[in-house]
Amino acid sequence: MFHLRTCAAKLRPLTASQTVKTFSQNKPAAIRTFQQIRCYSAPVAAEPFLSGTSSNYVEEMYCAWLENPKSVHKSWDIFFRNTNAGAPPGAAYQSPLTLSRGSLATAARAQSLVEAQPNVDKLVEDHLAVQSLIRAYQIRGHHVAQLDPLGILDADLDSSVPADIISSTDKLDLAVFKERLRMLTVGGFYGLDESDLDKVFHLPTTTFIGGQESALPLREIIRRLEMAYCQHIGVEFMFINDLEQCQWIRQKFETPGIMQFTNEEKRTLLARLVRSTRFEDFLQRKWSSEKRFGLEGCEVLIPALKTIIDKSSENGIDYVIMGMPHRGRLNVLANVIRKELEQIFCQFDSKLEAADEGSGDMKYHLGMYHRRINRVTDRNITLSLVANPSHLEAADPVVMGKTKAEQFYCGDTEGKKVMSILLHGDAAFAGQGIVYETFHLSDLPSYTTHGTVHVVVNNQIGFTTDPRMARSSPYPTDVARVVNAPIFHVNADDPEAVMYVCKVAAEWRSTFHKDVVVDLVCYRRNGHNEMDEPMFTQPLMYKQIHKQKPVLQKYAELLVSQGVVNQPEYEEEISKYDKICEEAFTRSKDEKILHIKHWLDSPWPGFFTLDGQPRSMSCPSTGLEEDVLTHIGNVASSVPVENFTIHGGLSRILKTRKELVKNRTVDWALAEYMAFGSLLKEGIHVRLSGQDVERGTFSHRHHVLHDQNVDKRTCIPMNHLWPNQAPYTVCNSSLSEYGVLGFELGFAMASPNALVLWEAQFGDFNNMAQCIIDQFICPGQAKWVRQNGIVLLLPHGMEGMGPEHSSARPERFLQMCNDDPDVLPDLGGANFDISQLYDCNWVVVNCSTPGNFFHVLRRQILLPFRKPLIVFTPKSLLRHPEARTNFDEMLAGTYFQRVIPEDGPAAQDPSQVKRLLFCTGKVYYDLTRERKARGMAEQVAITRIEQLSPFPFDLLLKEAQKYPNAELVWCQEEHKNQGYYDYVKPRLRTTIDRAKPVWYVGRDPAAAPATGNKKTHLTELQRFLDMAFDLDAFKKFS
Ligand SMILES: Cc1ncc(C[n+]2csc(CCOP(=O)(O)OP(=O)(O)O)c2C)c(N)n1
Repeated sequence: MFHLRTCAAKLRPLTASQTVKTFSQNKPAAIRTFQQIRCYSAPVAAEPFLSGTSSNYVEEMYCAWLENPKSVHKSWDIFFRNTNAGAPPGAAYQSPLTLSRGSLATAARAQSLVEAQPNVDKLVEDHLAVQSLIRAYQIRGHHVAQLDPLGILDADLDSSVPADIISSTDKLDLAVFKERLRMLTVGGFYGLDESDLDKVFHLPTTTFIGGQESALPLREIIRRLEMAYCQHIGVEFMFINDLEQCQWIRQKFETPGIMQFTNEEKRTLLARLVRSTRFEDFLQRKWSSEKRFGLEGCEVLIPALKTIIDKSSENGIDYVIMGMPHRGRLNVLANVIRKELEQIFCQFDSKLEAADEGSGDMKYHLGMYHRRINRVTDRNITLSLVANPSHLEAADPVVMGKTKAEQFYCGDTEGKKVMSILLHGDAAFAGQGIVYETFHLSDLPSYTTHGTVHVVVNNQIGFTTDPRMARSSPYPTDVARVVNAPIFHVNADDPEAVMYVCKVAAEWRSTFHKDVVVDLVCYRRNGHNEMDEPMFTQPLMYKQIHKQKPVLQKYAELLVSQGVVNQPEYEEEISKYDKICEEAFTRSKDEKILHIKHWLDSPWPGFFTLDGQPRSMSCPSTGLEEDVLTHIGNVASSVPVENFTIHGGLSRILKTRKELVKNRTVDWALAEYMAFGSLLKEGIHVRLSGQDVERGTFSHRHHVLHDQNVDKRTCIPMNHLWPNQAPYTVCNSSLSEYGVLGFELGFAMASPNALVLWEAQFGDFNNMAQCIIDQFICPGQAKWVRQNGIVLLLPHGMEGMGPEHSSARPERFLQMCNDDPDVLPDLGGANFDISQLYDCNWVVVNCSTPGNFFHVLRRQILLPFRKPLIVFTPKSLLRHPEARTNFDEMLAGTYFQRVIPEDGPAAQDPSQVKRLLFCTGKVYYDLTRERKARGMAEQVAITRIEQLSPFPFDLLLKEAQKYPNAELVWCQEEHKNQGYYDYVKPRLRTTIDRAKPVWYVGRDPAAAPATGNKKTHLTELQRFLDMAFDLDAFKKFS
């Protein structure tokens, strides 16, 4: 049921000027039209208090009064009664009662006016009824819109008609319509009756159905509401809590005659439908047994996208980044992005050899980048379709991140030049949580792309699953409501309605810079793919589909009947496009080789040579001049703005930093500062994103200072380093891994000249973003020949914090490395380390010193190519007094150390060494402490593997050869089935040509990454340390 309070409160305030035109003082007060009700809005001059903001106040009070006359002051009660009773301007107001004689007389006059109007209550009720009715259509009209082209399904999964709108499901049936009206009126919901249909009601300002009219008969009001909300477009927007935005939408859909197209526009639309339809037909004719995930049933997608792009281009957009699933992808590549047809067709040739290294990918996953002239607007436009895996919706945040980066690099702070369009399937849009995560990035300052246009190819089926089984929400698009995005559902068999909503969607985006959804309610003419039999599972639906005329045919017939085109013109359009396809097909046979690099979605102009090779195969020193280190250190330990009060605890931290700088040393935080700061100096943008990264989960970073006295006043010292430095972005993200990592990956895609880092709160949370890691980061280059230099910072380490928060799961990252454990590479080649990096799919490091962390971050940018970098970062080492690096190890001429060899007494007399312990990361400090305690510095050498992958075969061979009499032991703090052991052991064995065993020291195999019991943790630690220094431990096995 409708609550009166809701209705009244939502009524748009009326202004005096809006109603004065229709106000007639001569009309007898008793006539029941709503014009009388509006009489309270007398000319401002006559009621001087009805001006400016006060009129809003009065109007609100009026609404309250309509609901309950006692809710306002008596004087207002009288005023409203008098105006409704027809009091002329200036006469309605009666000052509050006083004890004076005159005022008593005035009160008596007012009272008499009220009494002269016995039907006021009825008038008020009717007024409210019509307003409620209008509002009901605005809120719920979409539920009865005719959205399904097949006419058999309910797009909202509900066949009932909302109780408060007149519309019947079959609006053409007058009898049903009348019956419904009767049910709702005569003694029913609205208290109106059939005789009211011809009465004229004044329209509130919350509707535009009147056009130039401010009053309409009820019958016409209902007809216009039906036209606006219950035809082929269902507008869902009344949940938006911004009045201006609601008004904007109402105006776009309610204004009579607003949906008009010129003949030229109709012909363009037809031509686009011809291309879309005939492209699929062509593929079907040539490769009838190939999967292509055709668009049949939603051919209108192509003109829809082109309309969004045209309109956006008209509004100033010159770069559109798109993401989409399989359905219709080839068609979009051909007819929206304008990929050469022969390049698409040759992808169907199974005999063509691949020219590029790597796996390549299926044709319906590849990306594309194309710059061309938009013929409609005559402006340049760049279109990019981001390559994606099969994993539906996974590309959403990637597209957003790339869009953000492109906006950032061209200084487009409001999204006026660069925008994104995301396409979705109905089942995936409703079912995949990443959609929700991505929506939640849409309005965050460091993540917003200022509005994405979402287009759902809602074919009302997901593979074989019916919508009823695929979602609990009425529409597949309901997820968009969380960000107040308007949702335009549209029957895809009405091409003009589709074009209209697409136009409005593009205008919405350029007006409000917020997300918007176009839900193309369509059908799928074939099975899930062309090989699939849909009748197994959807027999009735497919019987109907087989009877359904293709949309092109229907629209062509309509235009022919309207005289917009004639039959020969239409047929000529078809044969023109068929000829284009045939010619391209002939050319495609000349293609000898498949070049995946022609399908690059993000070219990096100038970064590679013209044939796509790195400009060198070397990496300069990653060290810095001392004055640069000192300068960054000084800024990192100060507050570079005036009158800024920081927290006392932070002052102490900065003081400690200052001391470190004075002593020419860095801890972890300072090393990171120096890496970032120096890259900024060199013009490299640095972006660090993730949960709580600004301060750092472990409170070590403090890249954003907060004024303790001024709310929200912050300072980022890193942006105060040099006058012409690149900007530093550090941003706390939403509590999402999948979405945010995808976003940062997309950001890193846009340019090689940025260090983009994502930090997990704890390393184990990376598995929430597993899809981005497995599908994009690990194999991205192999599948799509595009490089990416994203950095993952994953806090890792067994510190007695329980099964969670301990392991970043190094074993998983290492298992996915592409280097061969059993083949020793040619160690003699020049720049072995660099070529190894060039060949790998990603780099995995676990640094034991801040200095090495500093170097590896800088190396990431100084390398002549880009690879993802996975860094297992420390927790306790952040503050470990021994985990410090002297400036000397960071000066010009120094490098990242892939291996840190033993440099203590054992290295002085290697032949005496009984055991060579290899390890990585923090366990090194446990081992050295234990060795010292046992006085075994001469007998046991400890070598740290800092770069796990690609495996430093060359350096480790040297180490192994250096200690000829030593047993080789791999030591890790992780459980045996986890950590690095399975990766390191075969490679170490290959390094030494399997001449010796490689023994294991560490925790036993386990299901969980760590114990939840602190004592057990310490016992386990001591047990494996004992074993590490028990020189007899493996004797029995030898
Ligand atoms: C994350 C994910 N889960 C499952 C699949 C397998 N799959 C491929 S298409 C599809 C149905 C998708 O339905 P919908 O989103 O409605 O798109 P449509 O194919 O109907 O266009 C499924 C389940 C997938 N590709 N990705």
